[in-house]
Amino acid sequence: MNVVRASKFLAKYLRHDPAAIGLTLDSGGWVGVRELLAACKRAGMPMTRAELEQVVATNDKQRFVLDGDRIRASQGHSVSVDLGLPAVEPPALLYHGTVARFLPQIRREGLRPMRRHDVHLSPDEETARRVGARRGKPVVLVVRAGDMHGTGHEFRLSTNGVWLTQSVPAEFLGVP
Ligand code: HQG
Repeated sequence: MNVVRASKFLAKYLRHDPAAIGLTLDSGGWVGVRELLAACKRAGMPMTRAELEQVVATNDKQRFVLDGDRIRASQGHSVSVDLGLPAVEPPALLYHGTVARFLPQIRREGLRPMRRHDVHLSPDEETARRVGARRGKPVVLVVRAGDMHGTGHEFRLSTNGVWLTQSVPAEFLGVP
């Protein structure tokens, strides 16, 4: 089993398209491990429980959480789920990695979740740079999260350290 391939496979179906392999997530995004393993087998990505545990444990970004007999993605969903994360006060500044071609639109309308549930923000510039680099030469935007929080915007921290918020109005962005 190739762990990276398995992780990409799990991310696709636990975040975006569970129905495509016959899975239904509960409202919190969880699915039974037995059900998941059966679906993986049907979909041509067979793995044992031990292999699944290895994919979860060794994942570079801790993308998945195993909780007894159930599993879910920590964040990044496009399907509707309520992760049950409490709203918490963010640090004064957070960071968002993107690329230059999105900047004109981002300047006009701020950051939007696009195909995901939330805008994803990083706690440090280096992480944001890596997120942006997935799409090309990275550009790191500074988000005045503390000020946003002060005006009533809610922030949540996923279990794998990603800050989530509904949207970031342009006035709270430092765009280079
Ligand atoms: C951009 C990965 C135009 C935004 C990463 C981004 C992250 C706009 C893209 C996680 C815009 C959305 C999320 C606007 C935002 N106009 N473009 N108004 N607002 N954008 O993939 O933050 O490996 O949904 O800048 O590490 O890139 O999957 O979000 O470029 O944590 O676990 O629209 O995905 O994690 O792209 O990445 P995404 P993201 P995983």
